[in-house]
Amino acid sequence: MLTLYDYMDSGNGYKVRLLLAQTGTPYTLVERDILKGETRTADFLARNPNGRIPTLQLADGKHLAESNAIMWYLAEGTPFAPADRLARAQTLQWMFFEQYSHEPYIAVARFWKHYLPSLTKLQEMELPERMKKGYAALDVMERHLAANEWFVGGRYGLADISLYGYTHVAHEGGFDLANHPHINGWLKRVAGQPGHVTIAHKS
Ligand SMILES: N[C@@H](CCC(=O)N[C@@H](CS)C(=O)NCC(=O)O)C(=O)O
Repeated sequence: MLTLYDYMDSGNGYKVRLLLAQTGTPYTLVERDILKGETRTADFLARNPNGRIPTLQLADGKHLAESNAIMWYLAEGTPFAPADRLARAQTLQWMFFEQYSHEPYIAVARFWKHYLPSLTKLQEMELPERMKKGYAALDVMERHLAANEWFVGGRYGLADISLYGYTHVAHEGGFDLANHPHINGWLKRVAGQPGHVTIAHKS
């Protein structure tokens, strides 16, 4: 049995939970409150030295960290991971984009605005730049979705799940998607996929 260490409000964790639900994979959920430092205990650091959720424990006791790596592990051999060489590389392309150009701005702005009681001076100073770069990532997605129904290979898959994680809660970080109609259409298509669960859903 798989065990997922997670925090329910996390978009990174949600990506993994959504894929677990859609592949019908049974697992045990163990919640760790990141706001109380529960991923920084000696016990947790022995599981993931980087002290972050999501962290997946495999049946043999090994651990795997990083949401997108966990998703690849879970999706191998399912329709969510393409078999075609180029489509696999394009899926990685979008998942690297998600972690480098999207998540650091959209997820961090959301965390600061939605979860912290107040911002430090440094956070106040950094926020406009985070918002600007978050919108730049949304613009890249909007342009791709203007010409494509899905991110890779004409079908719903890992790249869509990865990008959905924080895009669908971007408004909690103060991002207004009113000028991104193609993203809005894609958000609806993702939410309409079989087996879809919301970020708050616990299986
Ligand atoms: N690149 C990692 C990011 C994981 C991450 O930032 N997790 C956050 C919650 S979304 C966390 O565990 N923070 C707690 C901490 O840093 O103490 C991934 O994709 O899984």
